[in-house]
Amino acid sequence: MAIVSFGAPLPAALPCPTLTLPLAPLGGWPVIEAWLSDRPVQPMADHGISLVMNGEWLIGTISVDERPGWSLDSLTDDAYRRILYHLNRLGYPNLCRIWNYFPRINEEQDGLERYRRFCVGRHRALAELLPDFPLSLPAATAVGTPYGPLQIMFLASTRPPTHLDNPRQLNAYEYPPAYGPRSPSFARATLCRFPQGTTLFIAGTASVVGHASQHIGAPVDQTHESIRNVTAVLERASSACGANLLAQTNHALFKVYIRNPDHFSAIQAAFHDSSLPVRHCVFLQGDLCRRELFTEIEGLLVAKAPHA
Ligand code: 3EB
Repeated sequence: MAIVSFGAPLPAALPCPTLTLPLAPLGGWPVIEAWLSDRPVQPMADHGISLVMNGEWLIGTISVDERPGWSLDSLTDDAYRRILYHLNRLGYPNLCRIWNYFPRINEEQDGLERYRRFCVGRHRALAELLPDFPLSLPAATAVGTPYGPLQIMFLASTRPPTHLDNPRQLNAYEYPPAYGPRSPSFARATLCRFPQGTTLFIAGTASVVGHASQHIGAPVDQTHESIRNVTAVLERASSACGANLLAQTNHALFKVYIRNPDHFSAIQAAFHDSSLPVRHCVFLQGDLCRRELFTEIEGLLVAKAPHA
C-alpha cells in the first residue's frame, strides 16, 4: 500500500504512496518500511496527495514545499483540509494514525517556534472539520527533519477506532497555553479492533509526565521515562481490548527517534535493560518537538485479542 524510506532514495515512479525521509538510521543500514495489503488496492493521486484504499484501510501521503508568503501554520492548515476532504469524499472518514515531518522544527518563524506554528495550523483545520474533535484525534508523531518539505502520512479507516489516553500524561490536546497558542492535536494511542484483526498505534511518546518534560539534560533517564509511558499505554490498551498486550511486544515494532547521534549507544543500551524488545526497534536521528527532549518512541502492535 505504501513505502517509507529512511535515509535512502526511492525509485522515482512507484505505484503507491511513498515518503522519503532524510532521517538517518543509527547503527547501520537504510530502513525501508512497506505497508502491505492482502486485498486488492485502489490508488488515487491529486495535487501532491497520493493515497491508496483496500475497502477497509486508506493510507496516503502528502508533500508540501514551503514557499514565500506562506507560514507553516497556513501550509499545515491547508494540507490537513485537503486530507480530510479526500477521506470524507472516499468514505474513510476515521483517522487512525498520522505522521508529520518537517524541517527546522525548533526554529522561530515570525516570533513563534515552527512546531507551535504547525500545531496552530493543524488545530485550525481539525477543530473545524473533524467531528467529535478532540475525542476523535488519532495517535500521531511530529518529528523534525534536517531539510525537505512538510510531509504527512495518514492512515484512515471505514470503521471508527478507539482513541486512548495515558494515565501518566495529560492529553496533549489539553496542554496549557505555556506550550503554545494551540495544543498539539493527537491521542496517546489508537486501537483499531476490526474483524480482520486488532492493531494498536502508539503515538510519539517522550519523557513527559503530566505535561512537564522530565530529566532535562539526561538522555538515558529520558529513555527510561519514555519506556514507562509506552508501558502505561500498553496497559491502558490491554484493559480496553481484553488481552495482555505487554506479553505481545514480540508482535510490535518501535521507532526510536534520537535528537543527538552521540546519545545513540546509551539510549540503545537503555532498551537492552527494559521490557521492550530492542531487536524490534529502529533508531532514527530526528529532532523532537520540545527542545529539551532527546528521544521519543512510537509503536505499532498487531495483537492477538478477542474479537470486538
Ligand atoms: C508530548 O508528549 C511529546 O505534535 O503530533 C509527541 C507525539 C509529541 C506527537 C505531535 C507531539 C506530537 O507532548 C510531543
